Amino acid sequence: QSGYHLWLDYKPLRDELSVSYKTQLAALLFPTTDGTDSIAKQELLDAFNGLFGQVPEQVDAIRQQGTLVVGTPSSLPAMAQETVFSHVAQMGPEGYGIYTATIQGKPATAILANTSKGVLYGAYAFIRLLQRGADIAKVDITSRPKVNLRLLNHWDNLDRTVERGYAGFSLWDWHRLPGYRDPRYTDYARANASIGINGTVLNNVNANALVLTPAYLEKAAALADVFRPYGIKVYLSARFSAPMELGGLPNADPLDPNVKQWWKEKVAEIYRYIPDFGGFLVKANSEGQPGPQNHGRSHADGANLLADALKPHGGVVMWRAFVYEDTEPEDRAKQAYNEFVPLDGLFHDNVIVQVKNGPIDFQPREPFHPLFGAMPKSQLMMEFQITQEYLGFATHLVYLGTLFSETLRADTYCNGPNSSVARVIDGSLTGQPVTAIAGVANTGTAINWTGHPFAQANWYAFGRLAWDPDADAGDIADDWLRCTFGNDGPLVHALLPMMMQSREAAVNYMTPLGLHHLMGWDHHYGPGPWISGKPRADWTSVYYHKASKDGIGFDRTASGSDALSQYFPEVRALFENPQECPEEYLLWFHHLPWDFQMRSGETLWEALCRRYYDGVATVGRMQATWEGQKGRVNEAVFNEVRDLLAIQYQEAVRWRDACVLYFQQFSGMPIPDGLGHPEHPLEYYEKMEFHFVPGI
Ligand code: BDP
Repeated sequence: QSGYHLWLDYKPLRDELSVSYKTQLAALLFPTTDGTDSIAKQELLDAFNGLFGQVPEQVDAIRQQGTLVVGTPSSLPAMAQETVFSHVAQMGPEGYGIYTATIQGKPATAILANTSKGVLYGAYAFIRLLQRGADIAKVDITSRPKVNLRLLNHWDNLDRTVERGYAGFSLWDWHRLPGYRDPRYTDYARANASIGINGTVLNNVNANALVLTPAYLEKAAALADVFRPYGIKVYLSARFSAPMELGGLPNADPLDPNVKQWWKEKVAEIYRYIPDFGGFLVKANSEGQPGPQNHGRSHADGANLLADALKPHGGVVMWRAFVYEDTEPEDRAKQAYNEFVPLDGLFHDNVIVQVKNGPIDFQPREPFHPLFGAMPKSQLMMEFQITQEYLGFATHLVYLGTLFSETLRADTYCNGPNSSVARVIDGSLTGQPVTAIAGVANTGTAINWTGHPFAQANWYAFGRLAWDPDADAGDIADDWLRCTFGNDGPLVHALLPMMMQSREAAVNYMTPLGLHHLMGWDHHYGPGPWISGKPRADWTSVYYHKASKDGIGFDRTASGSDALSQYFPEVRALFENPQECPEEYLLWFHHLPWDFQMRSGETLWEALCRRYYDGVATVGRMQATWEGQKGRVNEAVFNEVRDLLAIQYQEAVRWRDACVLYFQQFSGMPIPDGLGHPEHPLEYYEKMEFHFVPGI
């Protein structure tokens, strides 16, 4: 009832399906070799039992009918010469295959891989087929991840608060670790393994150096022990100044031999606790965090310092490109590119530069980050935000599969057409050997893990897209719905379109037409287009929308900040001309008069108002769609989503009314006929106060 089981809730299938699965899966031939494939076996047994109420007979030879064979060439040596095993050559160390095959002259179903980790992923994929009620009489699937490192980034603090976390406190009970291993750690690992996530950065990028002390390394090691059989490695966010804070050194200069030695010893110590430690994530010289620039050195010097210490142990450094100067920039969107492109080619081969999807900061919509494709001699990875910092927290239903996919599919043109962001990060364009993708986690101690029941879909979609960045966001949502709510066709038919429209709805009621960074000060919840006069101009809203009597929008063309010149010529051409620029990005790249003619024939002002009203109307339709599911989903989840949608509706109205009234001061134009009129004056919205907002 609570949603705790996520998409792994094995509810009974329809009778006809159960009957055929019982025959097709009557026996299981699955010799286990380690903790990982033992987990896979137990998961299959639990799934069969839950989905169709049968525990297969465990056999050591294939029977005439209905045997499922699971393993690797080495766990199944007697069969390894069978034709079906030839597929394993395409699977790599983590891939799997599921086949209907003839083995030893008898019909069988097989889940094959090269490693027990591949077997585990194959088992989860097979269970997914069953949850969807797929016909398993003719299966032929070979799948391997396109990206090697598929990680969650936890912005979890050692006091268990979670920066930008809206689902309770941190899952890591540092105080009772390492002695007490909460069973929830196992459930967390299981959920991640089921969607192919193979790494987790335990602590916040705004890092506390204490995590690198023996007391905390022992705790992290306990978590690593729990996660290991699920194929998940542990990583830590490292504070760049740790040699000063922990080691008592006078500086943290990356070229100082004592600093190098300190990191070398620290890393060796970490590997004594965690022999398969994944490496470090680093936020340096950004938003007040220490970094190499404090010592007159570059990001490359800083990253290489840590990379060299990790290298003998096989670890990597994920060095974040989310940086902006201390001095106020003319356009913050340009900062990361300006700082990192000159360093292309200088990073050592176990450094990967972690780039947010867009150039500002996880806004409801941003164009892809210009760094993708612009550093061909360096390894680059993607950072998405699963937690909904700028998308209504865990209160708004916003399916992010479409947002992730929109960025991954964007064409950078770095190598001519078909140079999508996905192809930059999966290494197929540059041949970079280390490939990675990270998602800032939305999990916490909430009983359903993510706060909003539908926010589970965002964790799920992240994992599935990390495995295959070209996968379809709609197919993923379809899988999630069927696995979460049961394989109920009419329910999926109603809820899939609702999920697919939800992100566009949020864009429309928050920041339509390419607007961005209009949210409430500091906590980032609710509208704040009036925010101005803060310590930095680029922390205000007025800096980004630039609304005045003459128009609205940020001119990033050659007549403005020229951020557009950071993109390849074809991309530039796409956005350069306001008459042709896709409307979703119009005010991201252009400052235009209020009476600018849109392609629809409306003025910009009318189009802006219409989008705000459309966004709210879509949420209204989402509420109606959800009402229609009464009785189809369990009551507790039904009620929770219904109530959250009601809050979302109110919030969408607040966003719309606050923004429309605020911008109207400048446009001086009436809200178009038929749309309605805000209930309160602008001051009402400006004066609304929120106390103790989560996640700060
Ligand atoms: C911003 C968040 C801030 C993070 C920062 C980051 O508001 O809490 O520390 O990004 O990614 O989105 O480092």
